[in-house]
Amino acid sequence: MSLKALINKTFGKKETFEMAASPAGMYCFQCQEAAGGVACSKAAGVCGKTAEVANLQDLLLFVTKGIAFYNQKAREYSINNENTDKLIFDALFATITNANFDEDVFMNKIETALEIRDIIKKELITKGVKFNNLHDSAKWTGDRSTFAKKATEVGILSTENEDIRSLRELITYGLKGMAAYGMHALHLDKISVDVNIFIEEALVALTDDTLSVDDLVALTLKTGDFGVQVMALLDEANTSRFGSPELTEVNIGTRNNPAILISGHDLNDLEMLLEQTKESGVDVYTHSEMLPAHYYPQFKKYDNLVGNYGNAWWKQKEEFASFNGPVLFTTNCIVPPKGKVQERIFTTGSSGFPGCVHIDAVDGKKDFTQIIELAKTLPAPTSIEEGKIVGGFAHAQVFALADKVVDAVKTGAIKQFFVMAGCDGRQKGRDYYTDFANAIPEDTVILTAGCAKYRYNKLNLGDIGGIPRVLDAGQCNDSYSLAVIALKLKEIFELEDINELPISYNIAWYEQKAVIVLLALLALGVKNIHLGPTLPAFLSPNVANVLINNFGIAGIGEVEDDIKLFLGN
Ligand code: FSO
Ligand code: SF4
Repeated sequence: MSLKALINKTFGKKETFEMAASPAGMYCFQCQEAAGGVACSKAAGVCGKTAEVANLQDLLLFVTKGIAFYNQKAREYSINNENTDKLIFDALFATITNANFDEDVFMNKIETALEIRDIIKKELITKGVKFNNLHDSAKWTGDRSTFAKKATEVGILSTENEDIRSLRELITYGLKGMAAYGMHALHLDKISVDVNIFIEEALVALTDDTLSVDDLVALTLKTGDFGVQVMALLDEANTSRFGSPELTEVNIGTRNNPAILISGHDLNDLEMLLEQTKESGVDVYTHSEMLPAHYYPQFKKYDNLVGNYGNAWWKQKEEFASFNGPVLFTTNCIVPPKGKVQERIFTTGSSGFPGCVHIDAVDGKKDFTQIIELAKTLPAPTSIEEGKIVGGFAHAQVFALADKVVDAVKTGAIKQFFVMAGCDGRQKGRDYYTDFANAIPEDTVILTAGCAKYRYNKLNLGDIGGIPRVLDAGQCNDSYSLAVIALKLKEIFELEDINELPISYNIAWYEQKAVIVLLALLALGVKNIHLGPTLPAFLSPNVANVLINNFGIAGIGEVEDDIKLFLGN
């Protein structure tokens, strides 16, 4: 399918990009599942988020912009409220798709945010700072009884111009992804003040009605620059604490002990859980995006970290049923659980679901006793598959194999690499990625990261001279490793431009962490990225055109056609 046809297909079917939320509804178009390719605008989203929660998320982001405004000023006066950065990260992170579905939690977060905002403001006023022409987010005050009403006034549609709205949301989603990665780094005691300052600056800019489309395009690119920084920070946090990922075979079978399944991305939570379970007779299995934990040397010392159970996030309903034991969510993606299984689901950090027990940190430590004791009363997991999968090809491991890889490229044994990082999802069209992996020529290699890998990491695609044809770097944030590898190859082959490498980018997206990964790749100069299975609903036709004209962003079509296109045939 030609690009033009694809844009028409994506945008043509929309009655209008200006479609309004239903009066009792919501308006959310932040993820790939936005209803009808436009927006979720009824009583609940496709993901299961209720309109009440969606609107409270909008209000939380609105109040967070007010905090960012005062915190910027506070920095000038060296007023340091160390909880503020964390609060901003958490507000952005908790509003990511499938992270937190709990109305009460959002009520509490808004109340706390308003309190903190007003504390900083008061302190600044005592220093003699005067505030004129404040944006509503910096001065609005309400209580629980007024939250719902205010929430409906501050959402996405409160920006009238569709291009400004589109860019504001694109930046917001990039910031959400940055905050998620920044939060994981923070849990491992790594902080970048520059990143925190940028997030504040960008949040404040999102309230500035004088900014033009060009200004916001520039801010979008700057968001990508800081996306690279935050991913580098998280890489440093993970590798300095847990060692560098290395080639690892991960067991996908089960053994006969009671067990806990841990999902999400937070390796600090995993470490705490393993420390608390190591002598308890309770096994631990990873699910979905937690799989890459097995690649880190530090986690190999735990005999009770048995393997990975199941697949990507969206298969959790069946897989949690057969797992039998408790499940701990450290982050998204949660599929709203129904019935008795809820009693086995626990959340922590920014994730949450009403009716599921949430475990908070006290002085940085989390007590998982309740989960461990529950596990002991439940049957061992039911086996759903046997065997092993291979991964651990983050930058250090690939650099260790560099001679082999470079030789394979020079001799023509490897003709092309396909970066297929990103997310998996339940949409039927995502079979495309399995078909694509099966159909690409045998002298090509897939570089992957994120839960997108589950579409092809159990296929038997073989190897090229000992180099597996699917090289998994890790979680979605480890897309950073893929960029580092590309930059290293550029240096080895003495190329001027990263786009001269035999690497094609066929990225699958679902939620907002994929947005920051995309913006980071653009910031690194990567061009002609294909994004699927559908282009984001939040891109207005004009903004989509900017991405297409300046960066060659494209969608996906039929597998055979796309392979021909990628291979230049
Ligand atoms: Fe997947 Fe979900 Fe990691 Fe996302 S589990 S979809 S991009 O949260 O963050 O890749
Ligand atoms: Fe719809 Fe996605 Fe928003 Fe959920 S997060 S309400 S599925 S657009």
